Amino acid sequence: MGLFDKFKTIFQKEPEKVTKYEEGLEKTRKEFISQLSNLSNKYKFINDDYFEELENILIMADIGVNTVMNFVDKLKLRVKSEKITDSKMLKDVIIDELFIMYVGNDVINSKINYNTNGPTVVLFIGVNGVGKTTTIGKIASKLKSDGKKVLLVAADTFRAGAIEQIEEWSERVGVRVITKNVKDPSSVVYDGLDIAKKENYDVVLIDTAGRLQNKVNLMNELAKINKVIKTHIEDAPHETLLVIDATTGQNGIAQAKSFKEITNITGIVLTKLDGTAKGGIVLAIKEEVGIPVKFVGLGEKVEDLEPFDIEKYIYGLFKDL
Ligand SMILES: Nc1nc2c(ncn2[C@@H]2O[C@H](COP(=O)(O)OP(=O)(O)O)[C@@H](O)[C@H]2O)c(=O)[nH]1
Ligand SMILES: [Mg+2]
Repeated sequence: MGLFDKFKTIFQKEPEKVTKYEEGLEKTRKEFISQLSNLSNKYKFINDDYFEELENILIMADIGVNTVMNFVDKLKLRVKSEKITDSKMLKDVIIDELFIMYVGNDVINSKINYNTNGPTVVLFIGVNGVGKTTTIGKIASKLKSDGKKVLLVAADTFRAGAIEQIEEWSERVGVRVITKNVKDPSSVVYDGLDIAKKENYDVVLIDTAGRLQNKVNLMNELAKINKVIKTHIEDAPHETLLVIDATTGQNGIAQAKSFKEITNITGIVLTKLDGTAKGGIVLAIKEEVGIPVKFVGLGEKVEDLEPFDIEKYIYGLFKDL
C-alpha cells in the first residue's frame, strides 16, 4: 500500500480533521487532478514525452524548476527499477515521491517553540498585503481558545490604517493590543514587552511593516526591534515567522530568500492557498528556501488557518485521484 492510501484510510475515518485542507486546496486540486488524469489518458505507456509533460504540469503548479527536475529524475529511476510501464500505475508513485521529497531525511518541525520561562514572543514579518495582520488575528484566536493569555503589539507604524486593522482583530478575538502613535516600531515593541512581562502574558504576537524595497532600512529596523526584544527577554524572539502569499508564486519564494538574508527566520506562514491553483509552492519552499512552513492560510475567516501538516496537504491535493 502506498503512502497516499495510508493517509486516505486515516483521514476518511476522521473527515473533520481535513475539511479545511480539502476546501482550501480545491483550486489546486482541480487543476492538478485534471492535468494528471489527462496525462495518463494521453499516454497509456510511460515514455520521454510523458515525463516532459509531467515536468510542465509540476512547474505550472509552482513547485519550482529545480525541485521538479530532481523530482522527475527520481521518478525515472523508480520507473526503471520497478519496471513500471503503465502511466496509471505511476500516479501512486508520484504522490509517494512528492511526500518523500518534502519530508526527506529531516525531522519536520511545524510546532511553535514555546518559552517555558516567561512570555513567548512571536515576530511576524513579510511584505505589505501578504496577510500578516490577518494571520496574527487567526493565531490569537486559536491561542486564546487554548487558554493562553495573548497580547498583540501593533508595530506596523508605517502603513496607514494598520493600527485600526489590528485593533479590529483585537476586538473581534477579545485579546488586548498595544498601540502607540509613533514612527519608531521598536518603541511600541518596548512598551508591549514591558507590559507582557509585568502582567504575565503567555504569548506576544508582534505585527510589523515589511518594506523590502529598501533592504538596508528594513535590516536596520528588524535589528533594532530584535535588540529591544532581547533587552526584555534574552532568548526572544522565540519565533520569527515570515508570511508569504501563495498567490504570488515564485515571487513569494524570492521574498523568502531576501528576508532570509537579512534576518533569522524560524518558520513560514503561507497564506491564501485557497486563492491559487498553484498550491505546489509549499513543496518548492522546502526545497528552495529550506525553512519549514509552520502554518497555512486557507481562507479569510478567523478559523481558516491550520498548522501545516504534509499528510493533510497531500490528501487535500490528491483525494479525488
Ligand atoms: N483568501 C485568503 N485571503 C487572505 C488570507 N490571509 C489574508 N488574506 C487577505 O489578504 C489581505 C491582506 O491581509 P493583511 O493581513 O492586511 O496583510 P498584511 O499587510 O501583511 O498585514 C486581506 O484582505 C486578508 O483578508 C488567506 O489565507 N486566504
Ligand atoms: Mg498588516
